[in-house]
Amino acid sequence: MNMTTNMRPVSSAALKQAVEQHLTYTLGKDAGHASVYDWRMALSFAIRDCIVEPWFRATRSTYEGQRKRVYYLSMEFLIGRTLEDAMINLGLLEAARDVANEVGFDLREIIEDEPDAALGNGGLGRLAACFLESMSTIGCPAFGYGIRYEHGLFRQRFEGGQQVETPEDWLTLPHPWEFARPESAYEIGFKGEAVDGGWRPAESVVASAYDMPVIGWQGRWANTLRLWGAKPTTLFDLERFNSGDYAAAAEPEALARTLSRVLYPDDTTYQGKELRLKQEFFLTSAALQDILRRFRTEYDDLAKLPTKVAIQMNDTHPAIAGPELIRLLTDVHGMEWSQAQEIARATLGYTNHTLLPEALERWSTWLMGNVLPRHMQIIERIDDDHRRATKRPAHVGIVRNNEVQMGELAFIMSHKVNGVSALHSDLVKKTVFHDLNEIHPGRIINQTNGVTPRRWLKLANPPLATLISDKIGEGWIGDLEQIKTLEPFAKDADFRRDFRAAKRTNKVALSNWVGETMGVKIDPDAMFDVQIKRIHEYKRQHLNIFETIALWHNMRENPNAGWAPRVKIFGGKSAPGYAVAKEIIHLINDVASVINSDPVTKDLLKVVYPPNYNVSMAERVIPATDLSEQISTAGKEASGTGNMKFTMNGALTIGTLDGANVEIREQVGPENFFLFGLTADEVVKHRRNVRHARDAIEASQNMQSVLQMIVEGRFSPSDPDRYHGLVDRAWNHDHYLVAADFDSYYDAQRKVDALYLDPDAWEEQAVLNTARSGFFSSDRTIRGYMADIWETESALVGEES
Ligand code: 26R
Repeated sequence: MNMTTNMRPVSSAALKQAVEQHLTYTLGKDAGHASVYDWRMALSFAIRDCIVEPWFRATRSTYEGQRKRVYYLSMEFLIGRTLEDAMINLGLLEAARDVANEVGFDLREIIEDEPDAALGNGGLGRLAACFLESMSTIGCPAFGYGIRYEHGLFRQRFEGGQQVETPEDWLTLPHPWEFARPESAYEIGFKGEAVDGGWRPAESVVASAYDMPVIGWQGRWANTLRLWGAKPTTLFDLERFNSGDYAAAAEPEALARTLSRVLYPDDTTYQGKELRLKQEFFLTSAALQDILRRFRTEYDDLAKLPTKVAIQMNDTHPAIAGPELIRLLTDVHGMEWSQAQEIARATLGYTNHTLLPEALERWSTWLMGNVLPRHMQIIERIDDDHRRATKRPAHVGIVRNNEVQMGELAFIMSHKVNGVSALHSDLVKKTVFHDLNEIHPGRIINQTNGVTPRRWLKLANPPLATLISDKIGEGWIGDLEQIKTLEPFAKDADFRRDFRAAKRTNKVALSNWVGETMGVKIDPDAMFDVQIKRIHEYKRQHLNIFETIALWHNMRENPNAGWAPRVKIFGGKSAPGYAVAKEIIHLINDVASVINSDPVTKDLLKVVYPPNYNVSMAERVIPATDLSEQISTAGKEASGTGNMKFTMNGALTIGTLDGANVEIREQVGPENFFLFGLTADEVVKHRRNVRHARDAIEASQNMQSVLQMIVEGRFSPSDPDRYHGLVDRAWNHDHYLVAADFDSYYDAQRKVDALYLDPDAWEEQAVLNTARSGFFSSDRTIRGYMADIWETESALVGEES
C-alpha cells in the first residue's frame, strides 16, 4: 500500500525499512527477539520521524512570517495515547498495519501497548488536549505549556467494590514522543523577601523543557507541547556524599523533583496546599520566561508583546501569570508599572470552567506572601489600581477576607474572560462575576467547547468513520460541518441498517472486552446505557444507580412487561479524599453484584463498572454506546465534552438542560433528545423549600422503594448498615436535587425503552445525532478563540490543501 502524507509518499515497504532500522540501531534489538514493546518503540520512532519535517516547517514559517503565537497554559493535558493519533493524522495507519502483519504482530496489540499520558483529571485536561490537536489542524501557531508529571492521575482498582488508588507510572519506560531540551531551562524562585522593586528568593529550582510534537490532520502543521520537569539548582552535595551521608547528599535533587512529581487528583475542592501553589507558579514562571526569551530574539520592543503573543489561562490554575508577567516586565526588563499592567492585560485571556464555589481557587494572603512575597505586593497594587480606576463597590476585589481570590485576579488581568457553553457563560455573568461584568461590560464572552473529530470519531470508531466517508467523502474529518450532508440518509433504510451494523460491531467488541476483563457476560443486542466521567455528587451517578434499582425492582415484579434489555455501564474515578463520591462507587458495585446474579432479570438487566476509566477506555466505550447519560443538576456542569463525543458517535442523550446539553439539544432537535428535570432557574427556586427532598420522596413510590431497599441492606447483606448515611443524605441533605428530578428521569427512561424497541425509529434519531454534530468540533471552538480572544490567523489559509 502506498500512503501519501502531506510531505512525501510513504509506502509500506519504506515504513517497514524505517521501523527495522530503529529496531536495530535505536533499540539495539534483533527482530527475532523483539517483543511487542520493542516493535511499539520502533514504530513510534519511525512515525515520529515523519512528524519532524512538518514540525520544523511550521516553526520556520511562524518565525519567517513573524506570526502571532498562542500560548496555552494549563496544569492539565489529558492526552491519552499518541501513536495511533499520529498515524491517523499522517495517513500512515494502513501502512503501519501492513508492517505489523509482516513482522507477525497485530497493530492493535502494538497500539494498546502504549500507556496513556494521563496528565489531567477530567474535562479541563481533555479539552486542552483536543485544543492542541485542533490548533495544529487549523495551522494556528501555538505552544501548550504544562508540567511533566512523573505520575499522572492515579490508577483505580476496586477491592470489595471500593476504590483503591495506586500510583500511575507512565514514565518508568522510555517515552518515545518527547524530546528533552536541557538547554531550555529557567530558574524558578520561591520565598525569601521582596526588596524595593525586586525579589530575593530563598529557594529555587530549575524548570527544564521536554517537547512533544502535536501533529494536525493530514500533517499540514505541527505545534509543540512543552512540559516542564523540575531539577535541582545544585546537583548534589559532594561533601556530604564523600562523608558517607548519601541520603542527605541527594536531598536537593529529591526536594526539587517533588515539584513535578504528581498531578493533584482533587478536582472537587480547592485546598490551600503550598505544593500546589508552587506547582502553579513553577509552570507559569517557566512558560513566561520562555515566551519573553523567544519574543526578544525576534523583536526588540516589549511594548509590542500583545501584537505577537496571546496567552490563555486554562482556569485560574495559572492565574499567577498576571503578576508574574508584570514582575518580569518591570523588575527584570525595566518597564514602567502602568504600561506593564496594560501590556499584560492585552496579552492574557482567562477561561472559566466551573462555578462550584468549593472549586474556586483562593490562597491565604499569608501563604501567598510567604511563597511569593514580591507577587503578593504586585497583587495588592493591581487591586488598589483597580479599586481607584473603577470606584467598584466595597465587596468586590482580589484580596478579600485575607485571601487572594484567583478568579478575580484572572478576570482583572485579562482582556477577555470566557465561559465554555452558552448557559455557563450566562451564569458566569450573573453569578461569580456579576459585579465585575457590570464594571467591564463585554469582557465576558462565550466559547462553547468542542472535541476533535479525528480522535473521537475517526480513530475511536473506524466502522462508522468508514461508513460516513463512503457516503459523503472524507471532507468531514477536517471540516465537521460537512457531516450534515449525512442528514438525508436518516430516511434511507439501507443506510440505517449499515449505521446499526457499525454500532453493533462496536458493541460486540465492547462485550468481548467486558467478558474478558471482568468476567461479566453482556448481550450486544441490549441497549448500552453509559455514564462515564469523574464521580461527583453534582454529576449525579447516584440518580442513575437509584433509577437502575427502581428498574430492576419493577422488572422483577413484572418480568414480561416488554422491557427493553439494558446494560448499564459506569466509568470514572473519585478524588481520593471525596468520601461521598467513594460511597457512590461502592453502591454501584454492590448493586451490580446483586443484579448481575439475579436469575429473574438475567436477560433484561446488567450493571458493569470497569475500573480505571481513562481516555483509552473512553475510545472503546463511546462508539459502542446507545444512550449517553448527561444528568447533572442544571446549572452545575459548565459544559461537558463527553456529551459531544457521544452525539458524534450516534448515541442518543438523556439529559438535563445543563451546560452544552442545551446546545446539543438545539442542534440535533428536541425530538431527538430525551430531556428531563428542573431547569437551572427552577433548581435555585426549588432549593428554597427546605423540604424539597422529603416532599419529592413522599410523592414517589419508586423513590421510596429504592431508598427502602438500600437502607434494608439488600445490596450489602453482609453489612446492612453500610448505606445509612447515604440514605439519610438523600432524605435530608439532597443538595443536588436527586429526589426532585427522580420521577421525571424515570419517566424519560421509559420513553427511551419504547424507542429502543422500535429499532427503525431509534436508528433514524441516532443518524440525525451524528449528522447534526458538526458544531461540536473543537476546530470551530478554536476558530472562535482565534477571532474573538487571540486575534490570530491560520498560517495555512491560502495554502493548498
Ligand atoms: C483548583 C482545583 C481544586 C481544581 C478544581 C477543578 C482542579 C481542577 C478542576 C477541574 C474543573 C475546572 C474541570 O475539569 N471543569 C470541567 O471543564 C470542562 C471543560 O471546559 C467542562 O466541560 C466541564 O463541564 C467542567 O466540569
